[in-house]
Amino acid sequence: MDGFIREFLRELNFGQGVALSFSSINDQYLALARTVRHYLMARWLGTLRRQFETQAKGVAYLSAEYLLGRQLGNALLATGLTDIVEEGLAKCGIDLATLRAQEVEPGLGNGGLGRLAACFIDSLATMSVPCVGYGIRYEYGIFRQTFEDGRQVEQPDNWLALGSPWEFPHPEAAQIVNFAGHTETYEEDGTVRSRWIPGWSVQAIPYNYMVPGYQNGRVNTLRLWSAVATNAFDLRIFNSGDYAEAVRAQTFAENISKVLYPEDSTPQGKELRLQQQYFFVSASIHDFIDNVLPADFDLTHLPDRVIFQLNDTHPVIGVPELMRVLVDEKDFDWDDAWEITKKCFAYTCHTLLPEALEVWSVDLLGRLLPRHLEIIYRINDEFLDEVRERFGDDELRIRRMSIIAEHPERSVRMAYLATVAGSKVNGVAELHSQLLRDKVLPDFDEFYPGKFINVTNGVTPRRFIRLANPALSELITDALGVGWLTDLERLRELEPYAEDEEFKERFRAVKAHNKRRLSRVLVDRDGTSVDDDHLLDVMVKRLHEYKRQTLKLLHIVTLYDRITSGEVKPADIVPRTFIFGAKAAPGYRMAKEIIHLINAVGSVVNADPAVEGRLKVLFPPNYNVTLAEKVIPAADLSEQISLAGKEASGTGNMKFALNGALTIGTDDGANIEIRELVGDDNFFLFGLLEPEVEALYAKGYVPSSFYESDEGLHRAIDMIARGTFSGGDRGVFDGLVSNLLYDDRFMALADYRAYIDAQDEVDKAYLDEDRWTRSAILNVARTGFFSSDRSMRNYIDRIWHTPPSF
Ligand code: NTF
Repeated sequence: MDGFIREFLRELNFGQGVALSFSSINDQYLALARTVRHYLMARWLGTLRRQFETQAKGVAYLSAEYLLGRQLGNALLATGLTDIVEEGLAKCGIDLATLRAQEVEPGLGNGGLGRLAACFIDSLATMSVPCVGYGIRYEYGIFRQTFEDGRQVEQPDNWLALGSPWEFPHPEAAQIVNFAGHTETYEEDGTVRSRWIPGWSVQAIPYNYMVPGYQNGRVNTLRLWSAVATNAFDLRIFNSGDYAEAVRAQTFAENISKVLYPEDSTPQGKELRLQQQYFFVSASIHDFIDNVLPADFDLTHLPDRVIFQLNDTHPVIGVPELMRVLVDEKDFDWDDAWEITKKCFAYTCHTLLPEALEVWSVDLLGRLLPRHLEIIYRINDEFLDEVRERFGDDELRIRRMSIIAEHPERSVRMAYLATVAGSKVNGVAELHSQLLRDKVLPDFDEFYPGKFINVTNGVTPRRFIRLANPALSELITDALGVGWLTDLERLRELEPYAEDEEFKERFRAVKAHNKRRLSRVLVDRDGTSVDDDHLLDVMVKRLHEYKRQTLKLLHIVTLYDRITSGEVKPADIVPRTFIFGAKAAPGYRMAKEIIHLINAVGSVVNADPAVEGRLKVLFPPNYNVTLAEKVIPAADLSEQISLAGKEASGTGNMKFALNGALTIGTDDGANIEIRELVGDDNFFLFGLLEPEVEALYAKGYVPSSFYESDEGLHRAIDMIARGTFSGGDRGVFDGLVSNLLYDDRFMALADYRAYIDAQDEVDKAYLDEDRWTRSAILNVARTGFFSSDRSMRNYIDRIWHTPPSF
């Protein structure tokens, strides 16, 4: 410990340039972070050296998003230093928790997809599998959400402002990334070849981040790219006095990595976004070839050294990029290059919503990346030739399968390109993978037998159990001993404890402790609190109509109505606190109206003495990984209520179950697998099944008929429409109400009655404390399957073939 204190004070004095007595909390945090990273450094350098020596095959995970969460706690956990550091700091009069709270989390992702990437790289490091995560170092991550009069307002997320102790810039390893210009043909040795004469270029500067394995001596690398101009400014223009014009190019270049696109599931086909995608993918592929492979490496063997995993369609432009590198830069024959390329990529699809499947207009793609467009055309021509060979001139089929869509405008379907190029294509939960094969890409499934597989998502137990829930972790370790954190199926051994009175008592004490901890956090950040004796009912996830926050609201309004109308006495309802956490894409109108309505309902309910002590609605703004780590361990009930067939997997659902919340959920995504594992008795299932949803759409869905025929629903919607939550103003939620009554694309009204009935069952179950605790323990015991270590093992065995390398 003395060693630690010396190092820490050294960092404070020599790194921050302050004395302990004059240091700010931020100084102390930065010094601590640098001290801790020193402890990881030998492992990192060792990992890099061994990687170079063994030349083992590794994963290059290509992802536009990494939603990392805070780094300090995780680094301490990985090194096993937490206790020493806590004591050492205490001797200096410093509280470790205060320093941990000083860290601004890097929010370089929107939601599930980015958080999944962060869990995966954690697991690979912990499993000693070689991996480089590649992505973008956004200067501004996901916006910071505030509310004004209940409406969402977005603030820039200036996460770098107070210093960024976890990153290592390497300007000397910059890559040049080209854009625009034109292509030309030329003849060489009697063959006609094509080359790209780019119009402009930027530099990609890599920033390295440590990805520590859990107490295993390994540290992998996350490499995020930042854009800067190739020439800082034009000296000639500068000297002539036009300063703004002189730095224009710089500003333009730096825009590429300026800000994360805050759209989740509904990407907009904006030029800057395509620039971002090509920027990081091109830099990454070149980086791998130039810096990870030895200088004399024969690229024919590239598939023996790397698999580029495409995290959704965002990095798919990497496919024509690798072809261009091989054919144009490295003089490979087209067919040989294609054989290599096909083995080097695999593609994960994360959605089923048609609007989320990226397409780029040929016009835009051709302007920004003219050579890539040519390459895509040729890939498509040869692919369609193969299709014709198999199926004859089935023009409808050809049109359906073409990578190039003709309507509504000529465009490139990135998911098709990924499917044609990928050695494997996977969905992220059983149902999702099945629907992907049956509904989204059936022609491709027929054409490529065995290409489509499922790998159900997972979450890292290091962050989402050990760090987020120390009290539960201690209880588990007391029962099972150590080792479960890297072998999560061992949670099964907890099953007998579901009948053990002492264990149950301790388990309840853990929940109660976590609720009080959450309450303190909420008091501090928002001045709100959670009541100890309430059922804590939580819905945290992006705001999207398909996830149906509105259905949750209809439940709350119904309970409120039951009490205020006198139908039930307040004392007869189970007291509940509802917590929402959700960001809406800034341009998504309906999502923002739903946020407004949640806040409006919250204001009225929380101020009404008639329901005081019985119902409470909290909506802490700016839900992020940091808040998730406090909310999830405290929850009793996990809301996973998407319309069946729409949520690809969900990962929040897994985190809640692993932390001992019971799920109320539809037959959707990974909910299905959770229910199969925990058993019907320990899960509240409701709602239409996916085939029933399809049948209802097909026969013509009329939401208002449900409103007409269900009194509870009628009353709830009328309360909203009449202005109960908008000071009597009927206009405020007009759009939302009409949308529900006349469109309701995600069938909230059709599932309302089943949902309310299931919630009434929840109340009954909660009143039986013993039964509830038993179910909660069984949820923990039976969901070890959802460790991202297991997901990674699946990818490794079935897609990547990258064994651990020590
Ligand atoms: C999300 N997809 C899905 O909506 C979630 O169900 C899933 O758990 C995560 O991916 C991780 O697989 C997206 O964010 C996107 F962008 F693909 F729509």
